Amino acid sequence: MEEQFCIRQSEFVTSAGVEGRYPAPLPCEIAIVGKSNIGKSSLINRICGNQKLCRTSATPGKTRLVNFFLLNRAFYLVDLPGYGFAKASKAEQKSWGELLERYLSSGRVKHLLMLIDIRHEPTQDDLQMFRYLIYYGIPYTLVATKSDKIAKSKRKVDANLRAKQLGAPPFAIPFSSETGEGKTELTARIGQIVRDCTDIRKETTEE
Ligand SMILES: Nc1nc2c(ncn2[C@@H]2O[C@H](COP(=O)(O)OP(=O)(O)O)[C@@H](O)[C@H]2O)c(=O)[nH]1
Ligand SMILES: [Mg+2]
Repeated sequence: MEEQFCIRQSEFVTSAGVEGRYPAPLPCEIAIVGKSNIGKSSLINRICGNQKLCRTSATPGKTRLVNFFLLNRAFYLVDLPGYGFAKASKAEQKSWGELLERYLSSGRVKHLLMLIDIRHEPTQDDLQMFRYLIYYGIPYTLVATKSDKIAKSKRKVDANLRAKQLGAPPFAIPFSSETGEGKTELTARIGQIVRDCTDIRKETTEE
């Protein structure tokens, strides 16, 4: 039987702004997108088992950088700046767009984890983000966050409903950084992505 994938080790590598340098690429890089305050940083901390790895915030729109974390000394997990913070100025929104576009068009990212709120219908910004990742042709997994905020019996159904409302096939992983619900499923998914990246590399380097 195949050994179960787990995240044993995690460290912060660097942050990059609009003109900042990205670290030397690895075969696998997974990035997290979602609106501001959706739980990106909390999710990273939860799946890495380190509450202090990534700064979380009760005030939306604080992360304005692309943050790189190295996991298992093997692949990057990238925390992208959140979108849709209502109070952001036009200039801030423009700089966010540039930051994201530069990152997504760099060709580094192999897979996106897109976070959506399990409680609410996707926002216009969510829909736009989803169109954007389809446009870029980036493989993705949808994660429905804050599942602890709704009744247990509704979680699976509502997570899938949010995916459907986004225009995606009706599947999202219900996840809670508070309780750890969905951690096993999401970690297994990440393991699969990491393996796929490495396998593809093997295939292309073999004669
Ligand atoms: N109840 C609950 N609160 C959460 C969850 N994930 C994040 N939060 C809270 O939502 C706020 C924003 O979280 P953060 O991880 O900083 O969001 P980010 O802006 O997407 O990085 C913080 O106050 C978190 O404590 C969750 O799964 N359940
Ligand atoms: Mg954050």
